[in-house]
Amino acid sequence: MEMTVNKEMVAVAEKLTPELIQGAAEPKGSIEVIADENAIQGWRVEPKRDPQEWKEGAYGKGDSFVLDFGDHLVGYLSFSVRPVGSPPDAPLKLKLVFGEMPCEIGEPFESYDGWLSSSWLQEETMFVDILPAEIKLPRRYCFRYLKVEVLDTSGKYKAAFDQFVCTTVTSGDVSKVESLPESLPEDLKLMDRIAVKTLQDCMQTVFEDGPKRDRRLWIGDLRLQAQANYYSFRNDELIKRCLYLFGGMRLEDGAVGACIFEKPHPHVDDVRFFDYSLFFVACLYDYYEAAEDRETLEKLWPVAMKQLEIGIDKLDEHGIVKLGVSNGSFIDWQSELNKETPSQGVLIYCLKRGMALAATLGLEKERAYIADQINRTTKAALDHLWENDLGVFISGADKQVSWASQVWMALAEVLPQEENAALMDRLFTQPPAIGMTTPYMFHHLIEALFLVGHRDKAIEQMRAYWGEMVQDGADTFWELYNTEDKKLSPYGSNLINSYCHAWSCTPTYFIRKYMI
Ligand code: RAM
Repeated sequence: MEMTVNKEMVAVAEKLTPELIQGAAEPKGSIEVIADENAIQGWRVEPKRDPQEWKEGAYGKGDSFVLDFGDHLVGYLSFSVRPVGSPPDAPLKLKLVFGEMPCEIGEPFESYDGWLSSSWLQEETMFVDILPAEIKLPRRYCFRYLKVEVLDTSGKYKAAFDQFVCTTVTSGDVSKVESLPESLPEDLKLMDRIAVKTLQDCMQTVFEDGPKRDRRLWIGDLRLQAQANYYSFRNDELIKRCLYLFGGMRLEDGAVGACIFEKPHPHVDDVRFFDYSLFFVACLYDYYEAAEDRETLEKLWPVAMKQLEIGIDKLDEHGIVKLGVSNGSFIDWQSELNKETPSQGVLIYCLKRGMALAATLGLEKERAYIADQINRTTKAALDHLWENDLGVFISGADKQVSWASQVWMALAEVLPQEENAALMDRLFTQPPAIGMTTPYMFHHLIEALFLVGHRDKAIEQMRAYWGEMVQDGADTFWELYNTEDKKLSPYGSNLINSYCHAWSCTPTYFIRKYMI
């Protein structure tokens, strides 16, 4: 597929590539990962009686130990290994397995049969010819737990390990994050700390979606990371870099692609989503609100306007969004979800932000055109998607009622204020059958609750969702979480899920924006 590349914009983005901040972390001690039906995903962690026991041992064929670094890390592992016994007469064959979660250590990767590539599972098999050795792994890993398995030595020697160090990397400077008021409840402070850590570990040379997987810039994730960043790290330059990357490399028809690869040179992936392309407008709006960078707004405005035009182009004769095979929306990881009505909500939400930007830029013709489209799509939603008897928005030919449809229509503010609040109330008194799967979709529920003024309900829901993730031992917040099914994965295996995921970092945004 042809891509539209604007070299000037890409050059601006490349100039903004940040230097990464480095740190060092060593293991807290060795542990055992034990199968336990009552533990999260069936695995419990137990510290060894002597946490430094791993240093004392000499390991031969088939021996292993597991280290716990005490927190989630993103970086480069180095370690030292030496022979014990006779001079080593054969290479050392070693396997390292990295886990964000105990399940990655407990379940052999050979058992994985999900539909994403198994190459995402973090492991390394290596041969060390000369001992003793200082080894630095070239790949970046993302982990708290490390399993060290000696696959073979020889009958004449064993291997001993003295030191493991992870050189951590991030572009999020935690010293820029303001401390929270003492009076904030402890559980929310903890939730904030984990959210900040989640964001920090995803902040690399772009805002990555997850440092384990997919390790790249997705615009749906960027939008939420950016919102959290404005209340925490304030690395606005990194947002600017990401906006220029998306703006500078687009799909054939000018649509913003869903994600960007940085290496071997920046390029856009050929994945597109109706909602994700539109979010370029919302990202630019939020960026301008926070950074007041008019030059960037002026440069990137044509890209934003184009996304609105492409979105409008997908309306049917009634002014309703029609999705198709080549024009899907993301909205949530939910195969049974009809995404048309939520997408209508996204379109209206982005049109409103686009209209504000056009007004800021004094572009009267564009402003008036967008205003007409807001009226058209809002009227269409009320005429064709609103079921007055039930007080809900329906989606698709089967008139599906979902949480996502109500939430996105609330965020789009299609109904007058009081009715919008009543719509959100109804979600809890008459919960739709089609629920939500990702923290990404939950984010939008919480945002809608705050928007209509249901502050207590919003906090209650945050506690019920992210709070339970904390109870389940999250060091960083996860890509997927379903309180009813904690092994759930849209990819066929919880081994491949990402456990530090950008779109899950927003409790810090909610806490810092609405609660202090
Ligand atoms: C997943 C990514 C990312 C999301 C896309 C749509 O693969 O992890 O978070 O934006 O899907």
